[in-house]
Amino acid sequence: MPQMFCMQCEQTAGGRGCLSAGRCGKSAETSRLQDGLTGALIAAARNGEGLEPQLLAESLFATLTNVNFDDAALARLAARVGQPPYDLGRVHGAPEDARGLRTLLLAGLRGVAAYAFHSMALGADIREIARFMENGLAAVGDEDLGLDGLLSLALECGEANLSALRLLDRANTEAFGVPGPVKVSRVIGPGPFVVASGHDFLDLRLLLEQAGGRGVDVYTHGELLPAHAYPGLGKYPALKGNFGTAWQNQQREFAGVPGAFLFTTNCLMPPTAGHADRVFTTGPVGHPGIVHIGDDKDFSPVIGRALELGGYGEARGKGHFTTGFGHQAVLSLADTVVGAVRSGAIRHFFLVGGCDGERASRDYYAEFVRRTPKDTLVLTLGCGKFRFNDLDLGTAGGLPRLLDMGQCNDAFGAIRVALALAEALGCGVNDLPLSLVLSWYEQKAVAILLTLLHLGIRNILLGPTLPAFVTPKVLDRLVAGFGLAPLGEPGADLARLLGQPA
Ligand code: SF4
Ligand code: SF3
Repeated sequence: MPQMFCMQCEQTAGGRGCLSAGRCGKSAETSRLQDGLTGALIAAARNGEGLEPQLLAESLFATLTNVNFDDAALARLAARVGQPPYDLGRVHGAPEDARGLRTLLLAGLRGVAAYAFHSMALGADIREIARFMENGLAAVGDEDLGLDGLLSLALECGEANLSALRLLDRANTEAFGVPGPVKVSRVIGPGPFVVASGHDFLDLRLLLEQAGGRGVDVYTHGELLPAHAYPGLGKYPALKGNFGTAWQNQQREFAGVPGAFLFTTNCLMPPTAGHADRVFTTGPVGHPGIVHIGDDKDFSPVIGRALELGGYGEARGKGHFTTGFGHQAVLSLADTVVGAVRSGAIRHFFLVGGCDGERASRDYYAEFVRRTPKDTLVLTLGCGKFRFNDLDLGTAGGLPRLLDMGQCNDAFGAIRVALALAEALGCGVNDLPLSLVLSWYEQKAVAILLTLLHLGIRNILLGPTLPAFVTPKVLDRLVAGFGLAPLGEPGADLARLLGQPA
């Protein structure tokens, strides 16, 4: 008997499912508690109990990959939901296609919950999205629902995710201003510092307010890099630069560093002996043995630890990243972009975006970007960009060839840019000289993929591997309906997307 079953992320064991412990570090017991929490939410949704939106979003978010490994926290959330759980074993044990589609829908719902959670923290009203999440959860537990019904609900989940992304985009700009292009230093200066990771801008702002007064510098990590582009965050003198690269390198990059680390959301890996004594969590994230900062957001333990560790004696690192090409920045250049397309100075756009991860085949994305011709632009977002955002690709049509649009949720901005370009050029989105080359790892990327499919966007390339829950039959449907395709070889894929012989 397997001790657990989980197939929700890209690194699932053997490309089929984690059975005894998660490749992510999740134990069988934590998996059981996450299933119990999910089952309780499904039961509440099926009973029409009317779950509180905050509890629903926080609970689903806690079960997303690399978020919460803390059994006590998961048990507390389940107790708050207060329902005898629906047995998730009934999903795991369902016939292959039904299991796959129910897992797909659940993964999409977890992604929606994460984005809804962030916008809710900034004061957005997520009640309508919460209603969809309840309907979706009820469907995950509906054993009579056929494949067609499940597939169409998955696309509706993409629609709900579009609403969640729109809400978050608005909440971010209302709270922190309109992001603009910015160069972010990768130098770590002398003196005590905190590295903030995850996606939560509000937590970062609260940290900046508290750290600045105590002479502690703050560096962003991973998906917080785009924070520097927002005037309401960039204005803090304590915000110095960016540390490290993507999430999967954290155990190596954090070990022995004389600074404190704060995880506001995913992707948290189990901290090792080399740095566990300086890691903190807040919000939906948790890990046993790691100090969790509660809802009062009093970050003094984090700041105190940074002061104890003292930082480096002299500056370390070099270089910079450029970020902040959100939809507003790109659309403010719309005339230049459209002119460059019409004149042929820009031949094609690529959106190379999504998650990073450990698999060596993810080198594909850097290789793909490196090979893109000089008269093409590369838009990127999500943490997958750390594979190539140190490349200098030069300019095309007077624009930088590599444009970092922000976090994974800024897929909303990419959609806006694509729609605006299509309108300006008098064509449909699928007729644009635009190709989407996406990388997935966790469930937010699944939600974004469902959003793109809901919008009818065709011919997306998806990698580095296809989800284990996409069965051959479901893949056939996605290929026939949307032209979704797995990655091939970078040069051949590029030639095909540009309509050239390989
Ligand atoms: Fe395995 Fe991914 Fe599930 Fe972790 S989240 S247990 S790695 S499938
Ligand atoms: Fe990355 Fe975890 Fe998905 Fe927000 S931080 S994109 S993997």
